[in-house]
Amino acid sequence: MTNHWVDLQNCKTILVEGSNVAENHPMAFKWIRKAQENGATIIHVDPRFTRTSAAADVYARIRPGTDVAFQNAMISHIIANRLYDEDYVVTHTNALYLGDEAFSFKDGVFSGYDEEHHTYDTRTWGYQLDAKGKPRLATSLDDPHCVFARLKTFVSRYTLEMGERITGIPADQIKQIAETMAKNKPGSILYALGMTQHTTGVQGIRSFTILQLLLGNIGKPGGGVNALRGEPNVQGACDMAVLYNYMPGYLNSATNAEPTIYHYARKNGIADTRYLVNTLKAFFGDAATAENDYAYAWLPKRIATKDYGTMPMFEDALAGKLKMLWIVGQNPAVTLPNLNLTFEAMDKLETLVVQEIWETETAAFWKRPGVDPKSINTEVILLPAAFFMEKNGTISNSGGMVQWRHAAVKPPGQARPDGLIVDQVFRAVRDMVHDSKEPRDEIINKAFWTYTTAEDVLREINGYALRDNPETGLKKGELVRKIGDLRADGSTSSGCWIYAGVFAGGENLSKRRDCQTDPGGLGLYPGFGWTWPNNMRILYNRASCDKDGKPYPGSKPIIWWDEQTRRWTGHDVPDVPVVTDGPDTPNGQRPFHLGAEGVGRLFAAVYSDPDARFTDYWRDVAYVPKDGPLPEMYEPVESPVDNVLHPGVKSNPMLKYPRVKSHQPIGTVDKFPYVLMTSTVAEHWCAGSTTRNIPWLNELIPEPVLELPISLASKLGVESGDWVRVSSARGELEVKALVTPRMKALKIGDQEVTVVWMPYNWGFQGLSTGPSVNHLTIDAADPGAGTQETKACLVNVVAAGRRRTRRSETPRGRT
Ligand SMILES: Nc1nc2c(c(=O)[nH]1)N[C@H]1C(S)=C(S)[C@@H](COP(=O)(O)OP(=O)(O)OC[C@H]3O[C@@H](n4cnc5c(=O)[nH]c(N)nc54)[C@H](O)[C@@H]3O)O[C@H]1N2
Ligand SMILES: Nc1nc2c(c(=O)[nH]1)N[C@H]1C(S)=C(S)[C@@H](COP(=O)(O)OP(=O)(O)OC[C@H]3O[C@@H](n4cnc5c(=O)[nH]c(N)nc54)[C@H](O)[C@@H]3O)O[C@H]1N2
Ligand SMILES: [Mo]
Repeated sequence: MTNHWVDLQNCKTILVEGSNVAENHPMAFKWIRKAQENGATIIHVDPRFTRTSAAADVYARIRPGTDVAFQNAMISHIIANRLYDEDYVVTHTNALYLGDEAFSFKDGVFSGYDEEHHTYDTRTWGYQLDAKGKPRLATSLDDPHCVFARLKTFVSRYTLEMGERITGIPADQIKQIAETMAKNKPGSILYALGMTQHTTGVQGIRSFTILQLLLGNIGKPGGGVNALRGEPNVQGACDMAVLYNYMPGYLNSATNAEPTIYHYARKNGIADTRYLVNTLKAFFGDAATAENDYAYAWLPKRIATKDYGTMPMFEDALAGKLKMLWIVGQNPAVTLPNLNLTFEAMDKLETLVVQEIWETETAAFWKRPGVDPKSINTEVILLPAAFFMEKNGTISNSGGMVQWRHAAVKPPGQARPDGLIVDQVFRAVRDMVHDSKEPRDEIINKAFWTYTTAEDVLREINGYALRDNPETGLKKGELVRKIGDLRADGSTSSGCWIYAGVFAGGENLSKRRDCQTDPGGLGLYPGFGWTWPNNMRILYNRASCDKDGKPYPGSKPIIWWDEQTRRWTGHDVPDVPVVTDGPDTPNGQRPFHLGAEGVGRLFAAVYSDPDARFTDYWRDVAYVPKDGPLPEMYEPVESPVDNVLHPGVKSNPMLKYPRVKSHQPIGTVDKFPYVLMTSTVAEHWCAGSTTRNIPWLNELIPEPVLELPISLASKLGVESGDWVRVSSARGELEVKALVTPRMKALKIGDQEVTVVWMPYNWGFQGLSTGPSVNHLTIDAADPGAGTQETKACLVNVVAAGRRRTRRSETPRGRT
């Protein structure tokens, strides 16, 4: 989230796209209701009419996986009709930057495409640079080479009619939604899995960003692009490097292409390297010195070109390349797509450790229905973990707010908090290797690892001054108070730079619960918990002001430049590198200082700032999406229709799929004519290990169903409660039908596209068992984020018998 939950009350428009917020984030939904009571328009774009749609003022039914086309059609309409905020666009985006003239987009691919390897040479994706290496600027938005003109040309293919042709949303309705957003500002966009679980996931969010920048909606109360995060602490887990390609605080993890810290800095920039040095000091303490590159050599280096995501990990297991897997708080035997591959991969492991609350399908994979346990040689170790109310620690919410949770009860039996289990394993391993002279064991032997409580870990994450520093006023041993306290010379440490300040002054600020103090009446509550970075509640809030630092009219003032005191001030922590650097200085101009240009990017250019120094406060290297600097619409891997924009390039050209030919068949529309969409239900939680063991939740939703529209039901001759057989290229299962008007066929060109739906919450363990839909789903993934395409694959549905008691609880094998 750029903004935060309570801020939603400040919106005048809320576009909910690819999220069922009413059912999946019900506590947060009250702020949307509050905005609505204040007169805001709520728009819901979704293939299925859910409880969120029922609460919305406008509902648009979209074909799964086509959101980029819908958004680009809105962007095109907004540009063509000059509905954008011109001052904001010129001041706060790269609209006027001149793009490299060698750049092109043709027949579905950008310049530099290598068809054989599915990669891009991105050299033409940059700017025209001056002698100093800085981007050259156009004088007007009409200059045909400026980024704005390039965007305009790019989206001009997406007329309102083209939007309808691809998405199924009537052209008039696309126009109405675009104009509502342009007229009722500030407005926010909320998204979740309906956007991300596609092979165009990253580009879908890129087009949200472009739309919001054009409307001047970023940095303001009631604005923003807001991801509604899923698992209770998924935000905190990502902040702390749960993803393989990141170190804590989203610093790229080291690869074999950066053997030394010098190479790391060249690739990732000087700013990120400064924070990496702080993390290395936290990891290794006194053993990390300037002379030994802060022990950079001890970090494992991943192979730059290899994907270490969850699905490739199971593919490695399938190929016999992975001997042991330690799974903590995840149930892939239900939640990964293409489960037949997943199970077969698990069968090949020598050892599987599952750290869990329950004996899940993952822990019990060796005794799954239809399999002889004797045929599986994997040793399975189940470590009992403490549940959330049995341990201390923090949870970070979608708005980046870190909140301490206190243990309420003791864990039962031998169950222990996860942190303690990891600590015990670490110490045991260190005892085993403490005499080792192997370089690979340095990371263990030299680790600075002294924790006894969860709060010790949070102090380490916050960081310390390791020497007296007159500049920051910090004495050796004092906890750092803000990101600006962190030094590049090894004189400070911080386990995760974005959390520097959570323990400022020695007080655990995540424990604060002041819900009275609300400066400006904006819902900021700065004394409640602590938000990264620097307790800022609305990111990029510098962009809420014009170039002179005065709040733009139309939204509630949040920060501003005070001429009297010569400081940035206001209700929130100002998002500027240095609060005393005025709007006439580079620091005071850059609302997006985490990008190399310091402005919002309508075109995601390749660029690094030649002026970067260790003392700068902005990132010097830009992030560039792998699949292009502008968001293009590609069809899902399994789609019933052709790509009308470029029939030769149907799906994302950066996709490498199938990755394992023998196990990843692609279904076609002649055999599998319907689109299957999957998601969760309000009454169960993800794989259902907890909720399917709670009898009253099972009473509410006792078993999985296939939801289908009335048109398909009458064609197949089925009614609610009848059995249907659902099959894809990967598997087959039987469930009861649920016939509702929530699903409707869409008219796409001269084709009728029927979408059906299934929840993914079932497996063979627990009190309520049922077939896992992931036997059917496809394991293609977004090239940038690695997210599975579980919101769109092709299936066939046939009637399988009249209403009667349950026939099969478990899926059959591969078709
Ligand atoms: N009660 C409950 N709450 C939960 C969870 C739970 O299991 N139970 N899970 C948590 C987790 S881990 C997560 S990640 C979140 C998920 O929260 P959501 O993202 O809200 O979850 P979904 O219901 O999977 O998907 C959201 C919506 O996207 C729609 N959709 C599917 N495909 C498309 C598409 O191509 N375009 C558009 N515009 N919409 C599409 C679906 O119909 C659905 O209504 O919820 C969290 N909250
Ligand atoms: N088809 C399809 N598949 C999907 C999705 C979809 O929409 N459609 N959604 C995807 C999404 S968004 C998600 S997030 C995944 C979820 O996928 P998973 O993470 O595999 O699902 P969960 O059921 O949330 O698994 C969490 C496990 O952690 C255990 N647990 C809970 N608390 C603790 C704890 O404190 N310590 C330990 N050690 N264990 C604990 C629970 O018992 C549970 O078994 O599923 C994905 N799969
Ligand atoms: Mo999730």
